[in-house]
Amino acid sequence: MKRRLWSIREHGFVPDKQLHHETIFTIGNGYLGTRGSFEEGFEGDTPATLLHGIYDHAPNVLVPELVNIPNWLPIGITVDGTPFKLITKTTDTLRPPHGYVLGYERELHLDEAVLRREILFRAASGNIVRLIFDRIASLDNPHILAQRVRVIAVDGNPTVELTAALDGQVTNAGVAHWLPNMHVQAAGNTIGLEATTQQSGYIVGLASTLLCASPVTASLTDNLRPTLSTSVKLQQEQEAVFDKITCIYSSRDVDAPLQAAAENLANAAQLGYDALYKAHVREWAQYWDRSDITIEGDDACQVAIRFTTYHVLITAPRTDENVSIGAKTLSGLGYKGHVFWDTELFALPPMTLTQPHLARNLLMYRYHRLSGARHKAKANGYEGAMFPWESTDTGEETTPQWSDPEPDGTRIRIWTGDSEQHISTDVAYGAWQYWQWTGDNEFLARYGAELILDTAVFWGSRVEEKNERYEISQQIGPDEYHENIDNSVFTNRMVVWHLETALHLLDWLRANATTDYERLVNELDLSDTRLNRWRDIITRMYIPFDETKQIHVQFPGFFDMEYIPVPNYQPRTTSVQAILGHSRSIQTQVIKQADVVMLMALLGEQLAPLDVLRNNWDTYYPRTDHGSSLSPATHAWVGARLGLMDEAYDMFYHAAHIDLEDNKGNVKDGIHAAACGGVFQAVLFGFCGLHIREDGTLAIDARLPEHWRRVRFSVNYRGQRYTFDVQNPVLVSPMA
Ligand code: IFM
Repeated sequence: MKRRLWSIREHGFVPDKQLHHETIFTIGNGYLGTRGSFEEGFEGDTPATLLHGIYDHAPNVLVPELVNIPNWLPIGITVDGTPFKLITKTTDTLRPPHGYVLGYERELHLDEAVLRREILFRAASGNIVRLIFDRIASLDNPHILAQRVRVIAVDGNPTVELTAALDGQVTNAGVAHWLPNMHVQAAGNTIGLEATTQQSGYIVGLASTLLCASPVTASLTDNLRPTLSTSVKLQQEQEAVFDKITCIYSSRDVDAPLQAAAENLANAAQLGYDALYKAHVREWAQYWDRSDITIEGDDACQVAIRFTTYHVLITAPRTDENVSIGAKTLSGLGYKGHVFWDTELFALPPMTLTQPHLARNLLMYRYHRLSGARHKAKANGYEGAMFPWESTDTGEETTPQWSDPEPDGTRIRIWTGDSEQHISTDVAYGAWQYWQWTGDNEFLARYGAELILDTAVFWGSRVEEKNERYEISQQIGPDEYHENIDNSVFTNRMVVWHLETALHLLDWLRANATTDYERLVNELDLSDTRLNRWRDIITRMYIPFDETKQIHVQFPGFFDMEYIPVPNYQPRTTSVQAILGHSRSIQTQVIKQADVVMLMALLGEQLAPLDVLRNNWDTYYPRTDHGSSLSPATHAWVGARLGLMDEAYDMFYHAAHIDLEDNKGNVKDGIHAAACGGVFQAVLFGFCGLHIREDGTLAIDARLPEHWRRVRFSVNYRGQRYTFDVQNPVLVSPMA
């Protein structure tokens, strides 16, 4: 394996990129994620560890958010009394008598999921040390985090002092979520900290130990920062190794989190860093065995797709059915850790196809939140289940109604929680797709069917019968620049798909799972009258279509607005909406993201014959400014299906590098989960044309970018593993 195709590197420290790098160097294990902030801290840094499911609603904040838990990273080092610290270039402390960083390199090894940083540091004394920091979030035991620091005396005989702490003084960008009276403890070579969130009452407990050859003392000098200290005198070329092992539990896992953390820590400490590391790597080897995609002929995209796969894997809950993937994963505070359609239509498919047990967890999260969806439907005067646009632990709608204030104090009304109702169908699509790929009949009969059917009940009550057809008013489709429009073609057409699927599903249940069929017919009141209405909606739903131009119309009136050719604004560093301003752009045909094109991705030729799909592309591609990170990968997928290889590759490269190159300028807030999942779909469904034939067999219909020599991947289909080897010019080896 070529190691350079398995790692993300930072050569030389670039202070300005620190927040971007904190995000991309995040480690995680499906239980928690920790940003790549430095152990010793850095001016203006934003360290954060986010635990799935720990939300809190602070006073004066509009909605609940995922909470930054106490920091487990802190390790401070002094060499002959000089504190080791990276500093911005402008600071004059670069010069003696302070320390000097002679060399710096950081690397995230994607294969072993270890973050490594190597530094050459000269103390004010003139002695030079090499510092090597490693950290992992164990995939084998998700409560365990392990750090190893190696200090090597390169020149001179330095005295090295090291402190390892837990830091309770954390906030979400200034918003306090923890009750101030934390419980802290320090004894022997172990420290502990337990904290409780202010509103939701979640408790987290952290315990750390320091393993090294020199004696360790524990102290509680600062109430919220229990600390372990040690010191060692090194001879030239001698190396000292310090292992800090931390264990974290929350009240979502156990009743007494700190006690559980301390107990589990003792076992982990006995095993030691090397054994923990080995078990972690063994688990990762299994992850990669199932999920790796190899692309020959394009090293940049090869690394990028491993990076996007890594970020989906580190955020996907492994054992918990009550949490899901937020739009920014567990790598930043963006979108407050809320769960959107990004999960079911973007992050879920890679799991469905390669790690179905993880996909099932994500769908069960929605199943367990049906009561919130039913509540939302009822509160809005509808029947069935209407999923919230933004979801947290409770399953209630948590989209803020207003934006954060602009510098002049004004706020913008956010309508997505009211009007972006297609989320209910997106959840149903994800559940149906999961069943089609996995053949998990037990899931479908017991859980998935209820998700699909009760959201269908919602749509049956939501549509409006007028103008001798069915319409849906006041919607926001995927293109969020146009709010509260009537008859979004995406929404209306997906509702038809949804009701058709619900009727097929009922036939399947009647034939294959009679008890569940009867249970659901009774509980959801699936009477003949209701089902006949669904059939009527399917035939008489209004699907905006221009017969002359043979295109789908995003919504009636769309083409009456001003046409702005988006390509004329190239090159640009921001969205066309930002260039034109909100109030002007909403009156133009500029589209934020794949909308009709998204519909084409989901339904393919079920939507329309190829020539209509091509007309749609020609119409909407030049109008789309890709203001959303969800857009480029979807365009890559659809472009490849249409054989538009230049556009498809261009969009693919862009999507695959959104986070690595920070080409939206907002990666400091977290990884774009949907873009990561979208990249997977662009390769498998787009370039490779992977699909299920009508007879139930799998097939490939590949169109690869010219310079790609070969793409290899495996998928799990109905309980069996299939490996594909697609070569250019297109040759597909038989499935294994
Ligand atoms: O869900 C997306 C939406 O489609 C575009 N705005 C950002 C949301 C979260 O990623």
